[in-house]
This record gives sequence, C-alpha cells and structure tokens, in this order.
Amino acid sequence: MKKSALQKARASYQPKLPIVLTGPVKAVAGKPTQSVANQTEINELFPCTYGLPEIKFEKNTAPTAGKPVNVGVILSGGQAPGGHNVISGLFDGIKKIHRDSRLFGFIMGPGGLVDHKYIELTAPIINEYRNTGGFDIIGSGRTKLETKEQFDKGLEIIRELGINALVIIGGDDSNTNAAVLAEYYKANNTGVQVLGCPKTIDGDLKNDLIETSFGFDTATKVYSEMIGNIQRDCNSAKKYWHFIKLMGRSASHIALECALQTQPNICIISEEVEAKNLTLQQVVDQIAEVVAARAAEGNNFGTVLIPEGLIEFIPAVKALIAELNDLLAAKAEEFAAVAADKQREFIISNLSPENAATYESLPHGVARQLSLDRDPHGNVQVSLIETEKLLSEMVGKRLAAMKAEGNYKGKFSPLHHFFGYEGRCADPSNFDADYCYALGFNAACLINSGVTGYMSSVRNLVKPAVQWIAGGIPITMMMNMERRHGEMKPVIQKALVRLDGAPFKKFAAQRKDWAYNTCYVYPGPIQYFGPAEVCDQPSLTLQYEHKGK
Ligand code: FBP
Repeated sequence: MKKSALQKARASYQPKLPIVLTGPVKAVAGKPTQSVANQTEINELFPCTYGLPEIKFEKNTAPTAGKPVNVGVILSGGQAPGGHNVISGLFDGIKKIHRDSRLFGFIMGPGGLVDHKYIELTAPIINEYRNTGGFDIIGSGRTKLETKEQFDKGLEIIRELGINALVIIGGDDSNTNAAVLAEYYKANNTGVQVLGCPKTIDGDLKNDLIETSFGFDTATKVYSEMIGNIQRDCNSAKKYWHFIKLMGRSASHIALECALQTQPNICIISEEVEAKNLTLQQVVDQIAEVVAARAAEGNNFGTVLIPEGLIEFIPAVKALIAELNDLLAAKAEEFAAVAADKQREFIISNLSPENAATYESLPHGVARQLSLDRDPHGNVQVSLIETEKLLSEMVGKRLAAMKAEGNYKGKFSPLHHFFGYEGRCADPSNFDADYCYALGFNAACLINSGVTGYMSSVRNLVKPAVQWIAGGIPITMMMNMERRHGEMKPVIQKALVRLDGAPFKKFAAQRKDWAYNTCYVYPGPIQYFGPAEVCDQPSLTLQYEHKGK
C-alpha cells in the first residue's frame, strides 16, 4: 500500500498511556451502581449484570503471571477517528498479558460475528494501521444484535476460535448491544466476557466517568478547520451567507464545539430550540433578523452552523416523529404495500389531525425523509435531511417579505455545505490517538480482571495522558427505558447538550457579539508534530466542562 509522507512519519508515533497502565495493575471495586433511570425495569432485564461496582485500576506491586487470552473485536456503527488505535492498544494489552494471546477481528461490524466472518489480527496487520484514521482494518456495520438466534450463532464462532472475551467498539446503541450480549452470555454461564468502548464523533455518549467518546476531538477539529477556511473566504469576498450543516445525530455537541472554536455569526443549538419551544418559523425569523442587521452595516455575508438533528427538536416535529415511529412499526406491512405516490396520503390519513397538519406543512422532501426507513436502531436518518437548504430557503422568503415591508435592504446569496463524512476517518489527533490507545489497552486490563458488561473508562482527560485514570463502568449504569420501533426498550441514555453546562453558557455569553460583529477564528488544520499547546489540546467542550466542575 502506497503511503504519504505524513502517514510514514505518523506510523512511528508512540501513543501516551496513563502511568497506571504501564505496569501491573489491580482492579479496585467501588460502590455498587444503579442505572440513570428506570432502575426497577433495567434491574429486571439485566439480573446478572445490574448493580455491578465501578472499577478503578491501581498499581499492583506484585506482578501477576497472566494466561493467554483470545479476544474478538468488533467495530460498530459510524466511523470515528482513532478506532485503529483502540485495536492496536487492545492488541498490545493482550500481548502484555501473555505473548501467546490472539486477537480476532469480526468483519463489517456485529454482522461478522453472526455470519462467522473474521480475520486474525497479527502484528504485521496491526502495525500497518497504527495511528491511522478509518475503520478499514476490519470494516464496520450497523447490524443490531438483539435476538437469541444471533447470540447463539455468535457463540458458535466464539467457541470455535476459543475466544474468552469480545470487545465492541461503538456508540450508545452498539454499547447497548454489548450490555444485552454480556447479560445473555453470563446468564447462560458461557464464560464469555463482553466489554464496550465509547466511540462516536457525535459526543453524545458521555457521563461523569466517560468524559468523552473518541473521535469527537478529531472530527470537530477537521470541521472547525473547514469552517474557519470558509469564514476567511466569506470575509474576503463579503458576498455569501454559508449555511453549514454538521453531523452529530440528535445532539448538538459537534455544532457547539465548532462554534466555540470558530465563532460563527449564528449557531443553532437543537436542545435550546426544544427548551424554548420554538417553531421552525421562529428559528428562521431569528436568522433573518441577524442577516438584515448585518446587511444594514453593509455586511451581506455570514456563517450559520446547523446541527443535523435540528428538525427532530422542533417540538411539533418531535411529536410527529414519535407518532410516525409507532405508526410505521404497527402498520409496517400495510405501508410497504402502498404505492410510492400514495404513501404521503396514507400517512396523512393515519396520523392524528395535529401531526397530520405538521406533516403537511413540511416541504415534501423533508416529510418524505421522516417517513422513510429508520436505521437498524430505530433512529430517523437525520444526516439525509437537507436542513441547511430548508432553512436558507425559508430565510430567503422571510427576507423578501421584510424587504417588501421596508425592513431589509441587502443581497442574500446563500451557499450550502454538509460536513460529516469529511471528518469521520481523519487521522486521529494526538488526543484521540492517545485516548483510543489507552481505551484499548485498558480493555485488555478489564479482560484480565475477569469482568463482563463493562465499558472501558479512561478519564481525567484534560490532564496530561500520564495522569489519566483508568478503569471500567458497568454499562447498565448508563441505561434507561426508551420507546423504539413502538416498544419500550432498555438503551443507553443519550447525553444531549446541557443548557446549564459550561460549554453552552460560554457560547451563549458571546453569541450576540459574534452575530453582529465579525469575530471569526481560524483554527487551521490539526497538527501532529510540534508544541503541546498546538498539538495536544483537547476539545473546548472537554476543557470548559472540566473548568465548570
Ligand atoms: P454513530 O452513532 O454510529 O457513531 O454514528 C455517527 C454518525 O456519523 C452520525 O453523526 C450520523 O447521523 C450517522 O452516523 C450517519 O450514518 P451513516 O454512516 O450510516 O450514513
């Protein structure tokens, strides 16, 4: 495989490990835990893995002789920078337990376990992928593991390969899978451990003990570089309004982090839109007001950041989606049999009058997207909805009305962007390279300590890597009950942007200035070599969250 000069130089980067993981460790158990909500239901559903204690690794003075372990690893869901380093950390960790340990990678996500598709990950393979972006070492997929048949099929290959532990690297839905699988294998006394690692660029898998999911840092740095470049361009030509949609599913963490890094004129935060019970038109009016005020100063240019999940947070649309989810689950067969040109009518006639009215008020393309297939976990595929175009079109109409009333004099030329896939496979920043390697290495320590149903946890992340704290948290601790495909299911609770959190407050305190004045910041590209203040800084979200504690 031909390599770029940067790839060659980056291959020799040695990720930093928390000091505690550099020698023998002992697992110190804390207090028993409970789920974030619905304790009774979650306890009943996870009788073998509920209430386990949090674990912290401490230095062990007496080195223990380890036995070889065979481990299976799965990359699950959307790509996130650093996945290859989780795998290399895991590889090095199990080799440290015993040099005869073996690592098997299941191909193309959880489906590889069920279909028995795997490769053995040997040192030469691992070495090719150290510090690189992407999930291409084994591929990823979104198959949901939920049936007994899938678990049993998985167990067949686990037995055949003599696998002791499975590590699932994924987001909230994939780690929910990991918890369900851990429970099943424990309840059936299989002796197979199942562990999770917190992955997702969306940044919505976090709590006090999982401070951030990996990939968020790199992806937001890539998007911020591009936003900065756009801002410099628009400040040079002064003739375009850029509507930039950012990936991140429901949560607005990515948009917020990029706003903190680049200081755009406008950044919409979905969680605030919901809290203030805003309609789409009110959001549009607010943007139009800023466009008009800037135009009055002769500034017919600007940037608007839009989280991709915005539409789901408009309260009326949220109610519509909830009813659509139930309707499409209950009448799946009937709906599938309806001809494409009659589906709109079918939906409208089956919805409550209020939701039918919301459905009809949306542009046809957006309404159609809301009624299309959910992903395997029941999520609306928000990345496919062109919210940036919808908003700029509505802002254009509003400005035309304001012009007619004599309240706007200016020129409005919008351009559209969607940043998502551009950042998911970037070479991990130093932060993600170190964090991921530590997460993988730490997962090996969890395997060695015999636990199951845990997520690898590395924290104290604003401090230098040597001071990071390593351990594990029971996945059931992060769960609550939510409605999916029309049924109540145990799932990991999504961490949305907190309006009382330090990152949002920091943004809210400055956004007026950013709107009317031009305060752009140009972060530039990720740097892998150079001074620590340029290369090793964690995300501003993480930094402000820590300061806010
Ligand atoms: P995960 O939750 O699996 O980490 O996915 C992240 C994400 O990039 C979302 O931001 C986005 O909405 C979605 O994946 C896109 O899905 P796909 O990769 O299937 O197009």
